[in-house]
Amino acid sequence: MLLLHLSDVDEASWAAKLGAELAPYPVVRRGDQFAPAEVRYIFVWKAKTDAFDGLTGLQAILSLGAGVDALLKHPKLPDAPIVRFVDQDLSQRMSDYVVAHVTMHHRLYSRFRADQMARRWSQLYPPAASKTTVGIMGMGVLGQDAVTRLKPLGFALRSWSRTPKNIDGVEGFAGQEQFDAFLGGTDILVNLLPLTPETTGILNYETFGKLRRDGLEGGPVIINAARGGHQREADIVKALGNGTLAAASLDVFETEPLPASSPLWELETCYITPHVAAISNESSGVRYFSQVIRDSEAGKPLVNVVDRSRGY
Ligand code: NDP
Ligand code: OXD
Repeated sequence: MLLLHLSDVDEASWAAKLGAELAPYPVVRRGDQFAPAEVRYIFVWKAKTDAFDGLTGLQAILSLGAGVDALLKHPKLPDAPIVRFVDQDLSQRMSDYVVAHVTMHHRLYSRFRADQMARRWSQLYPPAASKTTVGIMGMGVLGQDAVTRLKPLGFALRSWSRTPKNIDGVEGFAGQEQFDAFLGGTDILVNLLPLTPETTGILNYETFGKLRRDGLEGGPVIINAARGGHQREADIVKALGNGTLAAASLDVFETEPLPASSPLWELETCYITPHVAAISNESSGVRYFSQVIRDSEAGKPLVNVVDRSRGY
């Protein structure tokens, strides 16, 4: 039996589609009558405290999100394998966001927007893409998709990951010991890391101060599409205020929804979107998780299983 436990998304719609796809395999929701011990799979997003109560026969926990940081902090998380969402549609949407914001900052959008507001005609030619280095933190599923889409645009690319990567056309840096060297040549810093104890708060004032200053007019830029826990918002406000950063594109926040009192709202060089960089698409999600369940029931190994010791 599959149990759905999805908050802040249309659980009824997911249940109807999963039910149709998996029939006659039983699919239930929280309000339905069912024996918890018969649940073999739970499909979760923003799991409540009682989400796993009585689920003694769990084979796997299926995460609607690609990021599992919140799930891993669940106080009663059972010891079953966690399968996270990995999907071409999700990757494409994230890359859409990354490409849009990288190209916007490369073309000095903030500068020309301010000029327009001031009715000021002031010519300044943005550098060629090849002279602008985009540094991507996190070279997993999403980071790798982003570089395949940025590469044809001609940017110089570099990546930072936990373990070394050898990707054609991307200068790879790995581990804490190469972090400063990675930052030192980066004009546009894109964050696609998972949120773990090691990466919490990584977008801080010290990090910003290490980015390359003589690449983009006005200074370096950050783009965070991963988790709000990666960023220190007070540091971003300070860095945007004193020119350490020229601009910031933020899709995620320390507290979501971003409180109306946040000073970020008022900063013209801060580009805010409400955690919409990439949504888990229903039709591809239904296909993906149905296949996971069918394969598992047929005795095949689970895919995209979270490594709990790494935290992602
Ligand atoms: P993956 O697990 O595929 O990739 C994670 C990458 O981060 C890997 O390259 C890994 O290194 C690297 N990494 C992990 N820890 C460290 C560390 N301490 N130092 C350096 N590098 C590290 O994740 P995805 O690409 O699928 O997703 C990334 C994140 O994007 C998710 O965790 C989620 O939080 C966020 N996300 C946000 C969305 C949004 O709408 N805003 C939507 C979807 C996801 P290595 O390769 O060596 O293991
Ligand atoms: C995710 C997200 O992790 O939407 O998938 O943030």
